[in-house]
Amino acid sequence: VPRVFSGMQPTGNLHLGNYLGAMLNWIHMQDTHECIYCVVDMHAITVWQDPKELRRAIVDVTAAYLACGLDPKKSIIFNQSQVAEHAELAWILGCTGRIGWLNRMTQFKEKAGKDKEAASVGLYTYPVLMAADILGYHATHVPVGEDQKQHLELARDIANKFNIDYKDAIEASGFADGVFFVPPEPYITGPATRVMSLRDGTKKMSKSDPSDLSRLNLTDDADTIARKIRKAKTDTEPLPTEKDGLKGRPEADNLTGIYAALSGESLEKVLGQYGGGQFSVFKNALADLAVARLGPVGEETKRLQADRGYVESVLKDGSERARAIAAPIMRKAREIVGFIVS
Ligand code: AQP
Repeated sequence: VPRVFSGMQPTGNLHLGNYLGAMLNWIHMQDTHECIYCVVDMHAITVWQDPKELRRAIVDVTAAYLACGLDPKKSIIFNQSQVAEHAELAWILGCTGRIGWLNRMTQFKEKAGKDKEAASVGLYTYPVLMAADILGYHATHVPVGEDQKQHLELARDIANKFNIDYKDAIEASGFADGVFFVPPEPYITGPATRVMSLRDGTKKMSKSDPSDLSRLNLTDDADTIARKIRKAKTDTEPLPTEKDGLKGRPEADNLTGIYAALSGESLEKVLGQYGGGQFSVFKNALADLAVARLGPVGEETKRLQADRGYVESVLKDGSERARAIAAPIMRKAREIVGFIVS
């Protein structure tokens, strides 16, 4: 059975980048795959989080998952720290991965900033925990945004090396083809796999950007959405009529890509309709579209965020179901590396 695993960090409100880059695929895959969707709270603490805020954010992000259309009857929805197997497998995989591999991770370099020595060890080994998240469920597909591609490749490298390092033990454990961890396939697809900041078309839209004008949050009300789109950075040329005309124009590229993703239309069609015209006309249309698409999600998110008991019950139930899958895989992993499993 193709099995999907993916997650988001409870480090703030979900935004349009999370929604278009990952969430839309998560929703669709529920009907064709066995899906496991995690709120990755252990990843969140790679950068210090206020404990009270974190506890609130875990529920808030889960509420957003549900409001977007993740269905606890179809998918397993849970938070990472409730399933200890993630941390345990991360240790074993940390002993499989190589320091040289981690040293190439660009996200660490960006997030750690200038003083890398002062970054947490967890921020550095984050991709190993991410590999454990995925491999610990024998997941085959991982729907993520473009920025996670390198981490996914690392997870594949770790899976392959584990299979080679422990080939004999894996076969002795009953995996005749010598494959215990199937290298997971990244699933990075759609017209907006990398949504950029509304203030700077060369920077990724991100939860941690200090400017709230840089992103559309899923909880923004209609006026805020419209205002942020009106204020979005653009250049002074009219929109091009062809895709080629977007080269070297990151803001135009970003905004038309967002329109295509939200409307479900091709970029060609969007440019056919708005190309040659002024940005202001296009921005009004984009604002209307964004309000129509995101408004109801935001309302439902806020409603569910107020129903914390229900959301916590979804996480509890999901954690039990997740553990039921992860525990036997972890037991095998222990056996394969040579631990005594009693
Ligand atoms: N701008 C984006 N465009 C497309 N996809 C994106 N994703 C994030 N930003 C964009 C995808 O959303 C999923 C969850 O991301 P995450 O919350 O785990 O971590 P992140 O990538 O670190 O998100 P942020 O918003 O950039 O948070 P901060 O500011 O804390 O670093 C992933 O699938 C990601 O690809």
